[in-house]
Parts: sequence; structure tokens; C-alpha cells
Amino acid sequence: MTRTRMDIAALGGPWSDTMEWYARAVGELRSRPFDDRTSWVYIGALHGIDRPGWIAQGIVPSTIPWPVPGPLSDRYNQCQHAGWFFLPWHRGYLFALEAILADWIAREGGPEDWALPYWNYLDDTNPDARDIPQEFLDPTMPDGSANPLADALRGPATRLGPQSWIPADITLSAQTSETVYTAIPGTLGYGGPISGYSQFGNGYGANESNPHNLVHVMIGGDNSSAPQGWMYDPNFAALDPIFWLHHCNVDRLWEAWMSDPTHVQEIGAAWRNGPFPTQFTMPDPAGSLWVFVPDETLPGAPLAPTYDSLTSGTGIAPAAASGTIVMVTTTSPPAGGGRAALVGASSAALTVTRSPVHTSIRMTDLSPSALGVAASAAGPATGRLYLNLEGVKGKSPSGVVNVILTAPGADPNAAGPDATRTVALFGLANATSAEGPHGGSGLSATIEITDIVRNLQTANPDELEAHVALPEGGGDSEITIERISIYARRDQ
Ligand SMILES: [Cu+2]
Repeated sequence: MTRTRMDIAALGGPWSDTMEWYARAVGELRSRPFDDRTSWVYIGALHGIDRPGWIAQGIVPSTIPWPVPGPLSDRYNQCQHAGWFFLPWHRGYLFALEAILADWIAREGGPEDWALPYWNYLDDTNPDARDIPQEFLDPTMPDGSANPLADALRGPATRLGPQSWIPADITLSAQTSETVYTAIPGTLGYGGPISGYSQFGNGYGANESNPHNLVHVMIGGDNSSAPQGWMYDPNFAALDPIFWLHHCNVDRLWEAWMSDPTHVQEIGAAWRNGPFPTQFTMPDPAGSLWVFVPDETLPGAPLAPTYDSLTSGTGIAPAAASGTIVMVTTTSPPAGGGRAALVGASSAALTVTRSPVHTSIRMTDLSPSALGVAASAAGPATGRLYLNLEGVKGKSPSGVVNVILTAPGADPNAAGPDATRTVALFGLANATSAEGPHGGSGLSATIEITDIVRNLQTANPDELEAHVALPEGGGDSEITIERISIYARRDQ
């Protein structure tokens, strides 16, 4: 039986049959105890758990055994972020929850082929696409009972878009700007750089960065008050029922990206069979654990989902979505050959607060002038430039920083919005914690800056200044950055 995931906006809501069954099933899973692997709290803990925080918010009783003896305990905090397992891990995670919900729904007399819907927030043919769907806001269900979908801590925004604490917009730029899944270190790829089993690895891929991270922060709210919205914190995020519709859309964007035959999906053995020795483990509807590898999530494989559309709100044109998947191993060079190199870096660590810190970076080797990226260059650019925030640490569950690039000595306030990039650092505290699986080395984030550099009005295009600050409207929890580096990738 095929389960087809539908756009929530196409279900005839609010409170379509699909969404009413979702709400009822979420309510059922929420009534199950923590030591039941099909419970809402156990499944949420697979993504991430902050035990004292959960107890303080009454999500679990203080009597929950800890650590839970047996094989359950080491499966918590399993979510894979900032690396190339982000997409396949979350695909398996969606499959597991969907199977558990659908099992209960079918036994209760609901549709046999029930599937999770997705939130198609970047569908520009639907003016309401960015609004949080009504089913997640209504305090009660149509029958008057309490609505489990509204039972979550969130920030004040009810529509996705720039906020005072996150002055950036969600876009579909990842869908076409990155044509290769695996990032060469220092540059962006669609699916992130090579990583091992890691809750927070080395760097976000383009899809993970935007829209994934931005949506988390927009729904979760800022970090100026405690407790924060659940979506802001990976140790709470999966408890919010909207998480699953967001992640279905992120997953659909990947499926759409793969359907463009000019895009190159990773299938090297280290990705496909990875990670090892720690493997991804999910519960089934009977409460037994099963293991999966990314290979099983690829199109045609058992964990691959079916969507009603791969073109609506995905940035992939119908003609491109041929369904022919091009796959290569990491050892192959990216399409068109190419190489990447470090071309410049800041000389000291930065402490980021509300008032901008500045660092100038001189670029050599594959510099803007060497790549024809400078404004004065004749002819098309032959490469792309990427700015990396390396070793980013902070105490807040997630963080947001603004980066403005100018010519050296220029006033950042005079630089337009086109010279500003906003980076959402989902999971900052987890990546910083020395106790965490990542050992406290922090996060790295990569942003493409080719266009900014091309537009700089400067005598020397190979030198620029980065101004880094926390957004005015968010919290003021300090963030440190070990190094800002610039990498270049030559097209051919
Ligand atoms: Cu997420």
C-alpha cells in the first residue's frame, strides 16, 4: 500500500480528515508512558532530550528512570545535523513516526493509507502558505476536546518570514544553487559535508541551512526569554507536532532536488552504509527497534516516501523533475570538475554581541580577482566564494548572527541588505556542550558570498571586512567564533 503525503493546503481544511486523525493519534501517543517506544516522549527523545528541562516543563515525570537501562538509553539524542546524514536520518525518523501513527489510525477505523501531510510554506501560488496551519493554533478540535496539535511552546510569530530576532527570509535557493550533494570542505553542498555519527557535525548543507534552520527559529521564537519555544531547541523540537509537517517538507525538497537529473546525489559507501559502528535505530509500531542505513532511504528503496507533488513550492520546474536520479560516490569530482581552496581567514577569535565586531580578511590564490568575481572583472566569474563561520559556540539552544561584508574600513550601516547575511545556528548549545557527543567543538556554518563580493565598490577586491553582530531584536546571549574563513571553488 502506498502512503501519499499531501500538501496540508490541498486537504480541504482546516480540520480535514487527515489532520483530525493526526491530532487524535498524537493525543494517543502523548498518553503513552516514556518507557513505551511508541510514545510521543520516547520518539521526541530520539531527536534530543533535555531531561531536567522536560521535567521542569512537566513533559515527563521526575520519576522517569535515567539513564534508562538496556538498549533504549543510547538511542536518545540521535538526530543528525550539520552534516551529510541530516537528510537520510530525518527521512527514517519520519517513516518511523508515520508508521506508528498510521498503525493506530487504521486500528481505530481510520484510513488504511493515512500519511503525514507536509507544510508547503514556499508555495508562492498560495498567499496563505506561510501561515501556521490553523490546526496547530485552535485550542480545541472540532468535537470540542483539547487539541494536542496546539499543545506546544512556540514563539509569537504565526507566519513564516523575517522576524526581529531572525532578519532573514526562507527561500528555495538551495534547490538550484547547489547541484552536488556532498560539500567540498569550506563550500556548500546540497546535503552537507562528510560527517560521522554526530548529533552536530561540521557544517550545514544548503537545504539544512535554509529553509530548515530558519523555520525552526522562526517558529521557536527568540532566545531572550525562558523557556524558549520547542522548535528553537533540538532537545525539545520533535515534541511540537508541527515539527513533523516541517520536516516532511524539508524531506520533499530533497526528493524534488534528486528528481532533477542535473543534480548529483551522494552514494559513496561511507554515506550509503553509514554511519558505523553506531547506527540509526528506530522503533516500529510493536515497540521493537529496527536499524537503517541511508541506502534504504534513496528513491525506490523501502523507506523512500511518496509525495503528491515534487514541483509545487520546491523550486524544481516540472520539466526538470524527470525522476532520473544521478548518483555518484564522493570520490568523484563535482560535476564539471573543479577544486576548492582556503583563500583567506581572520587572524583572531571573535566574541559576538549586539555591537558589531570587525575583522578584515585578505584573500590570495583563488581570490576574487583571480576568479573574475570582482566588480571590475571583464567576462563571467569562473568560481564561487563561500564564507565560513568556524567553531561557533554559545549557551543558547540555537543562535542567530548577522554578517555584513564591506570594503575595509567602510561603514557597515551604509551597506545595503544585499551585503547582509543572517545565519541561523540550530542546536548551538548542543554543539558547544563538552558533554555532548560532539565534544564541544562548536558549529560551522557556510554562506555563499559570490554576489556580495561582486557588488563591493572597492579598489582592492581581494580584501574585505566582515562585521558580525547579534540581531537587535533577539536575545543577547554571547556567541564566539573561532575563525572566519573564505573558501573558493573554481567551476572548472
Ligand atoms: Cu529539524
